[in-house]
Amino acid sequence: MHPKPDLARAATSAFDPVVAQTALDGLTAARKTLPPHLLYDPEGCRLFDAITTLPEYYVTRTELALLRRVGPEVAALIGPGASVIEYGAGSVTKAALLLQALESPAAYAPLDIAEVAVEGTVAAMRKRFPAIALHPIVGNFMEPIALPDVPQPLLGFFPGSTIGNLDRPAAIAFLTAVRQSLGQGARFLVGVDLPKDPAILVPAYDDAAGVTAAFNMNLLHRLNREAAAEFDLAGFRHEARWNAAHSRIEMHLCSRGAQSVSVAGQPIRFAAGETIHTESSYKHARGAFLDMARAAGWESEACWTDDAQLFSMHLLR
Ligand code: AVJ
Repeated sequence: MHPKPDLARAATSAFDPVVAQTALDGLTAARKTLPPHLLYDPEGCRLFDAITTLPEYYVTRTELALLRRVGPEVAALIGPGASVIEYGAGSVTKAALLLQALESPAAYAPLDIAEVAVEGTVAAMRKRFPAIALHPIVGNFMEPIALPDVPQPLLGFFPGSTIGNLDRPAAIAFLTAVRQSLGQGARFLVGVDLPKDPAILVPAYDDAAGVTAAFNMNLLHRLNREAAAEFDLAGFRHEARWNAAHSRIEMHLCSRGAQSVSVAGQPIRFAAGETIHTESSYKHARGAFLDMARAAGWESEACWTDDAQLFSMHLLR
């Protein structure tokens, strides 16, 4: 249905037909939306790294402190000789903290859709943990995946509240796929951000220095390059909203006025104030998270939070 990409343009820019089609699908829907994975091009990854050290973004430092605190308890529950399978390979620091806490871990297998990410993680770990067997896995963690033959017990690891990007059906599907691939007797350690005062939440996703705004707006830069789009960035602004009914922060790109923007040769019309919903970040209370985990066949083994109850670590079995 969509026009063919302009090949002359494709040759001189980083046109990517998959990105273009994904963008058109989202921008021609009744409510304009783009999948959050599009935020993470190289510049988006750099900006996300900058977000993790912002004063308003409590998520990363709170989870790191919590992991340091509960590491020995996790280690005692798991026992010696475990193999850690990390879903997504974006956090060498957190995985290193976990491996350090465990008693003589046998193997570490980071799973990511991006080969560069798993290779980078494995290279960093090889230096720090020469005695641990390393198994990079390239694959989509939303699908049941064949794991390498590593020693038991198995411990899945999913930090960062990445699960917050998934709505309830997708989160249950993910938790089910992980349970299938890890098998009976495995555990799953999941970092989950908690609901809290919007006065804390909103600035965490709309910081004073404008880094999160740049992270969100970078998506339009990316579409200009990769989807042959013609977004004028001055025509949009970043917005973070707390959606209490769905217990989620939403990031939007808000059109400052009525305008039409060409995307891969197709005009996309915006009303003044109309938005593109670019990311949801669900905040799950303990009970709400465990309800999804149980629907996926898991049971709760332990749950820890920091003293201010900002963030939680769930150990499932
Ligand atoms: C990587 C999905 C956990 O939701 O907090 C941070 C992404 N977006 N600031 C989050 C994000 C804007 C982050 N996750």
